Amino acid sequence: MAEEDKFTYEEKSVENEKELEKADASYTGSNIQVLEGLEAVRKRPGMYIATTAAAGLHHLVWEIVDNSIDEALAGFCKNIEVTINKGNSITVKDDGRGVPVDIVAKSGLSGVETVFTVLHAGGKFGEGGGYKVSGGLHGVGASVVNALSTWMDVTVYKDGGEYRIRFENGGHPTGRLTRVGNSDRHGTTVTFQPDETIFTETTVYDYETIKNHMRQMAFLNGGIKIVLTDDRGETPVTETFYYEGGIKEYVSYINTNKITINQNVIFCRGAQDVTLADGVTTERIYAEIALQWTDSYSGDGVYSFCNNISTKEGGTHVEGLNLALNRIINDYARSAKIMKEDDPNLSTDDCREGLTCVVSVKHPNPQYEGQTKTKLGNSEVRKIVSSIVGEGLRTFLMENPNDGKAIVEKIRLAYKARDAARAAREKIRKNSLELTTLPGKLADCSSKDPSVCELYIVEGNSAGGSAKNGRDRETQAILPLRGKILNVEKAREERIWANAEIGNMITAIGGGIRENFDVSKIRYHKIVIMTDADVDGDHIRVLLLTFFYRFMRPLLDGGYVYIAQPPLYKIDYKGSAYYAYNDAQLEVLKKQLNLKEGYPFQRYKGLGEMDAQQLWETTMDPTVRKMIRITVDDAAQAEKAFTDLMGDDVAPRREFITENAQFVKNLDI
Ligand code: TSJ
Repeated sequence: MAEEDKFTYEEKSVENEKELEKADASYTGSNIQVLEGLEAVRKRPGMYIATTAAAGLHHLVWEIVDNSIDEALAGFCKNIEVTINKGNSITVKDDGRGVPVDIVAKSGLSGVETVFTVLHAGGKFGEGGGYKVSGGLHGVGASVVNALSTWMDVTVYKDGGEYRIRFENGGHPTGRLTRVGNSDRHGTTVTFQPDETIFTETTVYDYETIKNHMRQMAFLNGGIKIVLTDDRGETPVTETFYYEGGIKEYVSYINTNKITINQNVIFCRGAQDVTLADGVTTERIYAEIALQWTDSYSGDGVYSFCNNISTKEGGTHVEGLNLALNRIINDYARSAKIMKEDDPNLSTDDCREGLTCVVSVKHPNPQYEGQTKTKLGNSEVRKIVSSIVGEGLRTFLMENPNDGKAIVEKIRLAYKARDAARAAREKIRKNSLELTTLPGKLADCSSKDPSVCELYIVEGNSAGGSAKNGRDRETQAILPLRGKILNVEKAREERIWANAEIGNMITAIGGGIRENFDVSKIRYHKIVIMTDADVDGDHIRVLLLTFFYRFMRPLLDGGYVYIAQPPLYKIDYKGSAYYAYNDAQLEVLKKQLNLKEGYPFQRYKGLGEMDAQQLWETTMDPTVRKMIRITVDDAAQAEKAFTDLMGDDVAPRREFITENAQFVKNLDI
């Protein structure tokens, strides 16, 4: 080993006693400032992590992992391990260069101490700090995580040494960063315990949430291996996420179980330097786009990201994609003589029908706009994405004429269907199925205050009748459905418009549909799906959820959709009725009532077997009923879940219908 490698961290950083004293004095000084900063975070955590509910708790993990992802994007790290430990502390470990241990001139602290105690210290150490992409919506920094933790242990392996520091009570160091031994590995390991006095709602991590996020990070940053372990159970659970092909594989994954038009995913990437406002500094913007058309009729398969954060409201990167799609598809269709010169142009919406696309840009200085600040605003991105997609798509179409023809045919079909739908919509309007007259089948409630109003969508006319008689007329409206509703995933738009049940739901709910859906106009704040507890009922429920997902997504996002839970069993005993909602409850009930073996009980085959009074008592009375609230967290995940269930492949759908509980789990309830 070379002589200088043996220097300890202290010896290397500080050369003599005097400087050591000076460093100590400056340490004490900065220490006070630093602790004041962290105290401010603890006083107003909402200013830094938006929420201290479950989402904020998980944010801490994303925050720490982002640092390892940045290290990987800079080209110095390949493996990231995330572990949920017993007691819900989290460990994140990477094999990067290790957070710098040298003294940072400005703070007089080591790099490690700076990163974990100085607010907004970020990851840049002087020149060549590497490309840092985290920063958008999260990016509050490791110091904020430290401030919100009861303890945090940091280990850095670097320059032949192992360095440690521990913080307690919201970021108070228990000592200085210390070289505790030699090591030939390199990397950073951080373990933290979220503070339950801050995260008062819950400090329990949700495995599925972390899993989905890690999968998404692995897709968005191809080539990084993320190993997730849950150590809380009796036996540890481990899953590995590693996608060599990045977003290309992401698109394939989303399209699992769909019928694809182009067999191979189209992949385009590029980078462009832009000069910043100071007129001197240039930064590089990266863009990657992966596309594959399917035979689906929906037009919302575009998932966009900036700096690994989902831009749910789209923005300039998506506008760039739209521009290129429109331009290239129309040019190609004409030059390949699929379309005549003077045929009307295919629209962007036509081009996007059935398209699954992931757009991912990395930008050093992203500007977010929109209601939820999830719309990318940087105008230079529009042209960059448009020229990268333009070039990539044109090349693909030239080199793969069969795929090219199939894609254009699909888009022309979309065009024709849209034309037919336009005509059908117009007819509906003329037939005065205007959105103002409520459907005749609706038994509306008398209150007009949406916040207390509930709409029960009920399977079958007979159950609908019981529900109408049993309900609380003031707040509960009933809309009976006749038979199965249309599968909007599979139906052409003109058929959707011609469907009475769908028209009734749109009119009754009153918020409009799709991009014109306005949640502030809905007439009920609880939309309750009430179907039989059998295979048909399960199917109708999925069809309804698919409809909401496609036409009224904000209803799901806002948590306005519920599933009613009617009982499965009734026992009549000494003149009273007792209900059980599952098999376990039935057994408990039999024991409680001390029933003999073979005592008769009723198994409800459908809602229709209950009279009005029973339906009210068991399923609709707000004081006793149990309902499941449905929300969709991760659009891409839900999209896949829905297609698995509703798409063209019959097998998964059949599986679903028999394993309905699984579905409910997929929806993130
Ligand atoms: F944020 C954090 F501190 F909590 C944290 C940082 C947590 C974890 C798990 C890993 C990391 C991290 C930081 N991994 N790798 C790095 N790399 C750097 O901080 C680093 C190393 C060397 C240089 C250099 O210019 O030599 C620059 C940087 C940013």
